[in-house]
Amino acid sequence: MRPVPTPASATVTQHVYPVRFKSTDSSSPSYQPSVSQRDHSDSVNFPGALNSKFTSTMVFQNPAEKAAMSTYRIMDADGNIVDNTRDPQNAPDQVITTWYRNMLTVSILDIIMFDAQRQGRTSFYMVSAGEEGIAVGTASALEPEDLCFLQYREQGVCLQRGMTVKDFMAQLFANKDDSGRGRNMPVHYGSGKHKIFTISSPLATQIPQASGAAYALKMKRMIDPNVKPSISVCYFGEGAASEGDFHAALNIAATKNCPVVFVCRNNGFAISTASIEQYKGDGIASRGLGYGIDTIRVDGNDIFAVREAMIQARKMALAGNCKPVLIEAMSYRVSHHSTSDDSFAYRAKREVEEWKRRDNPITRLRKWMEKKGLWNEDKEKEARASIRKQILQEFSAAEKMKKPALRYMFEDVYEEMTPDLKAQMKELKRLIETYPKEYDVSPHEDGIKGLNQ
Ligand SMILES: Cc1ncc(C[n+]2csc(CCOP(=O)(O)OP(=O)(O)O)c2C)c(N)n1
Ligand SMILES: [Mg+2]
Repeated sequence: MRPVPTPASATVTQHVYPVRFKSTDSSSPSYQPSVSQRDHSDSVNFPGALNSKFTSTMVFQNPAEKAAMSTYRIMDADGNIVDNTRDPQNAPDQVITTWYRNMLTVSILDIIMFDAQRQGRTSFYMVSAGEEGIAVGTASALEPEDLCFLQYREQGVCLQRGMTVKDFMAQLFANKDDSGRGRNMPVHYGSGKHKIFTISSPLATQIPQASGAAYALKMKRMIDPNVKPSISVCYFGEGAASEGDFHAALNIAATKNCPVVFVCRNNGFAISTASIEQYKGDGIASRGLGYGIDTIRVDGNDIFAVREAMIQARKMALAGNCKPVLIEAMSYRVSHHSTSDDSFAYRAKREVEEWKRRDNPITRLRKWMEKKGLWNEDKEKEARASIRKQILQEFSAAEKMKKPALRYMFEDVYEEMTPDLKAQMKELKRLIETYPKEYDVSPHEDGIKGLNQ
């Protein structure tokens, strides 16, 4: 059998200097580069710290004295290009218009679904107001093969990758067309077709999953060099970066050179806890450097900057032996956290209004498009009206549709249903048949027959 090549660092036994490390794969001997401390050297040089100069000046480095990491932007809040030395577009006008339409669709969908929850027509919703540029801009730089791990405020990624309003509605109303079979809370989208892993509620679980998936992608390509290079992309909020999973994921991605791009949406809040109370350091970007990861902070309201950062990050992630990259995108959360939250209980309405007035990824791109003659008031009116109409059509169709058959409650965990699951399904059927007035199963596809074995 042909031996499966593994990355040089994958099979190394962990020892400390001065042991020389040898791969356990005898067919491809590979050694860790030796790190040695020379006699009378002027610096510390061993596997715990590389080239750290000795100093006789006692200095405790104080991060507060260092300038904050800068924020990359191409376009200012008025839609003016701040760096005119190059074309920021990197895409045809028509394509830029689709990004704009996608951002607009997310924001109109948000308003309609937020109100639908208030009317009691859905149980829950989360908007991504103010963060549409991060989602659409980064996703516009990805390939269909790339794997996406989302948190929950990235509807723009789903849309940009080809999910439709109909797909959203099926999930939000948990109807029979929902690929998750109605098992998840609203907004927990997933799509195998679009390589979007299903969103899970426990924060940060997607981050180590993304590192692991990236490692698998890399191994796959080592086994078969004809496999198209692809990365995993992981989105999360700055609040999720307080979880242990975040740290484990970044460290393993860095040490194992995984082709993963981490996209942190820093929107200033983890529900009611402002970022300023969540951490003391310079945002999440400073943590990337701490883990030895190439990092950039970008203006999340500038779709061009976000996209360019992702194009470059993707290239870096795949170059040579691969590596992770961290993008921290800054964009204030102008909405409530979710339909379960009233953010004016912990922040001033005036502050939110000021952010809304001052900047927004949608109006910023619109201003740029108007200056270029690509967009005008008539086009805006037409786009808004047609998007709204389409959303409302899909809304009422999805709302009326049957719910998934009851048997899906028991399926898909195991390839074949286990005997105890079959017994539970039988018991559920007996209960519903015994108390038909208590359980109305008519909204479900196949009604009670959906529990036939
Ligand atoms: C492990 C875990 N702890 C707490 C929660 C409750 N929770 C849901 S969202 C959230 C805030 C997350 O903030 P952030 O990551 O910044 O994302 P944002 O909502 O700002 O987009 C919290 C604490 C959870 N879902 N999972
Ligand atoms: Mg946040």
